[in-house]
Amino acid sequence: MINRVMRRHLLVGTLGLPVALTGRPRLIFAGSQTLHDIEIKRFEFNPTILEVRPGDQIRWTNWDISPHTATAEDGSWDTGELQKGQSATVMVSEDISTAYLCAFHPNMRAQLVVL
Ligand SMILES: [Cu+2]
Repeated sequence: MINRVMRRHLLVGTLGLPVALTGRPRLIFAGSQTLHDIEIKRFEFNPTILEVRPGDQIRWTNWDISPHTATAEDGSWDTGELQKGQSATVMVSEDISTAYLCAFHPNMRAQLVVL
């Protein structure tokens, strides 16, 4: 079960994609994308509830000695296994699954709120 989840690809996005070039070469950035940080510490996601907007990115960093993941409850996205000090980033889509957990410690649960 865990292995199946772990093999999924990360959904990794890029901040500041140029959406238009006009006149003199000049980058125009789409909207106001935000990079949100969630720390995994003492077997908890912090913050536990995070408000995000489509196009934002969320970066999970594990500070525990134990490996963790951030994995959608329905399996639709997954950071993969994060060792201590490792991070992974997921791009927020309008229909992103909002409830997630750690695949190794299913009592570790948290929630995204898409605005
Ligand atoms: Cu865990």
